[in-house]
Amino acid sequence: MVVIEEAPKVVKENIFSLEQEVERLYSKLGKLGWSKSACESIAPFTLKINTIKKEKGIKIFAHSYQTADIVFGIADIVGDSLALAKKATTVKEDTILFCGVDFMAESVKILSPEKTVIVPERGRDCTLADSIIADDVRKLKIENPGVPVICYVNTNADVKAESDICCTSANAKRIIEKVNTDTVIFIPDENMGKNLAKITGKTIITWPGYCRTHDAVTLKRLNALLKDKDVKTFAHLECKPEIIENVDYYGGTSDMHKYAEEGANGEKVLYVTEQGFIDRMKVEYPNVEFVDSKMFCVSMKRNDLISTLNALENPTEDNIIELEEDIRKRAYRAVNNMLKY
Ligand code: CIZ
Repeated sequence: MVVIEEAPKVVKENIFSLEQEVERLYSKLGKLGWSKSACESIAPFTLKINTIKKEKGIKIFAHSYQTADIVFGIADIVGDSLALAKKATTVKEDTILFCGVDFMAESVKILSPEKTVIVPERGRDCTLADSIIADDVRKLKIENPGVPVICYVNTNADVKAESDICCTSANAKRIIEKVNTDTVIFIPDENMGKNLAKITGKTIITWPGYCRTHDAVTLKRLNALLKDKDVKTFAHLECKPEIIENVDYYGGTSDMHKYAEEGANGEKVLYVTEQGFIDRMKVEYPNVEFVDSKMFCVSMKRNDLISTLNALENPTEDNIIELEEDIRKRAYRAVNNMLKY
């Protein structure tokens, strides 16, 4: 599978009335089984958010794992973490409200320090990001002198600051292949590190971190999701190696997006990743048949329309991403190195 980068989806909506807003929401969310009355119940909120964001000149960015009311109701830009961080450097607005998890919003701040970055809820309990601290990286470097540290983007800024280069699921393979050593340190996703060692043939020193949403998938659970044999399986690299070895395709969500965009070869497909991404694909590619993964990331799902509205109207200190300048500058080097690949 060729690793490609996702072009972030830029949403253009003009909103005039509550009735039109209900119709707009229903045209998207109806594809996910939402009723007209469910759309009526959220329309006052999406309308208010969309009005305030325009008045205040704020762009709303949403990761693809967010709920469909956020993705289709209020987001201006939707994508994976790489696409969103890159896009943030090009938008003219100086405030970005980021619906995702903290470390993704941090990546935006790292690359665009002049911008105010607001998050509706703090996502402080990601098993991946929480598995490693800056001291751990310093120890790894002492134990493995001269070995480059490649850091998955799902990490806090202080960990990025200790790393040589960041990567996302969209470019991890390409970066590991291009780094001119046979051995690399890959933190913190152990499953992804092991999978990439097999894919690239390089020696990868891993760290015992995992994404609880992807790591929870076992072969037994995968088989239970596959009700018939005509379903193609496409797993995220954060899944266990036993899953990657037993699916038709693997990669990041940008690879999955490309596959859906190209019609998924006319086949029914199970994306083994967070359900929010599958919901997004169902709306954007109604001609492709997607099987639900029923995999939910609680950290990602913490944001909702109410917390977004509150953060937009009256952001508190807790809603604003701040980074120590020394950490930001060192993390910038690692994130910027990634953008060169
Ligand atoms: O990098 C991202 O945005 C994540 C968490 C997953 C993916 O594959 O897009």
